[in-house]
Amino acid sequence: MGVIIIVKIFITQETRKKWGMLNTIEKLNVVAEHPAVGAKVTGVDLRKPLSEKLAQLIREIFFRYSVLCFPGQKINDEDQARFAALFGFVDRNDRSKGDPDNKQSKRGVMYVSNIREEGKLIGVLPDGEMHFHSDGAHREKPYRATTLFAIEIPITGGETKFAGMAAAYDALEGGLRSRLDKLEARHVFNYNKTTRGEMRHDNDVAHAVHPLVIIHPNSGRKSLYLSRLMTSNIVGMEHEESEQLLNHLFDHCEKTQFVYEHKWAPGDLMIWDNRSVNHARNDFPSNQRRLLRRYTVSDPDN
Ligand SMILES: O=C(O)CCC(=O)C(=O)O
Ligand SMILES: [Fe+2]
Repeated sequence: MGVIIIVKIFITQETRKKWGMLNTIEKLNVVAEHPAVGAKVTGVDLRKPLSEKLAQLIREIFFRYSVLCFPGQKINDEDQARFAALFGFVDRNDRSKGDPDNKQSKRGVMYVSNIREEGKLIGVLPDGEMHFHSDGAHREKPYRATTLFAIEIPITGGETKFAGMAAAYDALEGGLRSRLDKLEARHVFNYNKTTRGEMRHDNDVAHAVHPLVIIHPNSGRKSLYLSRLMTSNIVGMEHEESEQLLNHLFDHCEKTQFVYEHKWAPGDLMIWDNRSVNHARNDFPSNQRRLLRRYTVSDPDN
């Protein structure tokens, strides 16, 4: 997208010895993908543990761009969990109940897939379009970040879109911004529902209330915290007024000026910040296989 930022790390002989096998990392290339959000990072092999210095640099790049893609990675499950843990807590507790074939035996991991084996889905969020949302908004403590690693990708469709919610907030008119600063909204989630129309908004589904504008703890930037899929209503507001304001804001933050659309290739590892971006998925043909491995990152005290 025109902006090219090259971050070079020069490694002394001394450090090279200390880092041992990390001697291939001499240059990280960071290329912005969109003015609002997203960057591509090359020059790092995530099969290997990173030095604390490099990890810190990657975190800084992440806080600046909110969405990073590391293309061409050949990582396994463990590598992805280790990468995710650079950003917070990754739940590695066992939930397989002793089933050795359970690929999703660790709590933090899930497969996003439409593949069926013996008629049974091997993952979650299988088919079609998904409306914009932020992972875990229905929880008291939402997920900090989500990582997705592409294993099989359809030829057409299935792109994931990322909306920069800080840029969307900044672009609002000042009066509206200060009004929103004081509001709270309720967010809901019920399993495998992918559009606002399907989502149940009653009290029996998992839900949580959060401020409508949140401040990122690392960048200090304010972001809109609301989404078409998950935000049911603004607290204390009449239904009609709440729907009107929410729909106005959904339309606003989904404008192309705030949205980076990622066309996946196998080997792409993406991480996004759920505190400053929403994501959504384009429709794709149901007869084409799609398989991605997903680790979420939580606050350490979760
Ligand atoms: O399938 C996708 O592209 C996104 C799925 C999703 O929303 C997620 O993994 O949180
Ligand atoms: Fe999601």
